[in-house]
Amino acid sequence: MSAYDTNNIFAKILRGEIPSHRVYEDDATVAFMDVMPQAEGHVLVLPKTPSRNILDADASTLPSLIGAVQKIAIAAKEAFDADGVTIMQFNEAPAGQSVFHLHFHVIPRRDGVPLKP
Ligand code: IU
Repeated sequence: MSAYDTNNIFAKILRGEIPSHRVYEDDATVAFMDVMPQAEGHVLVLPKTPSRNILDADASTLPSLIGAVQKIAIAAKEAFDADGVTIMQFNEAPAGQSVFHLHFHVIPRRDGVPLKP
């Protein structure tokens, strides 16, 4: 697996070099709106610590990260009056990862509305 690239786009967003629509932040975690949402309210949740994906993540960072994912899923479901929430996370390009800083997708879902491709 390749090394973490400190110039990946999410690293730049975390450093404030590229703007984002932040919806949540705590000591360890940041969440912002996905620029190409697969459904209304699509949020990305990232640890502040650098890891490429879950395969190289420090296990000690994961409990707070998944705790933030749960908080954001509950808040997004309420905010977007959704019927459910899809949570997705990809590891390496063959698995669908395109930005190589660990992140979870939190996507509010409405009855009968498929995800956009
Ligand atoms: P993936 O899990 O690595 O495949 O998802 C990357 C996501 O990052 C994808 O949903 C993009 O729409 C999103 N994204 C973004 O929000 N802002 C950006 O500048 C870029 C990608 I590049």
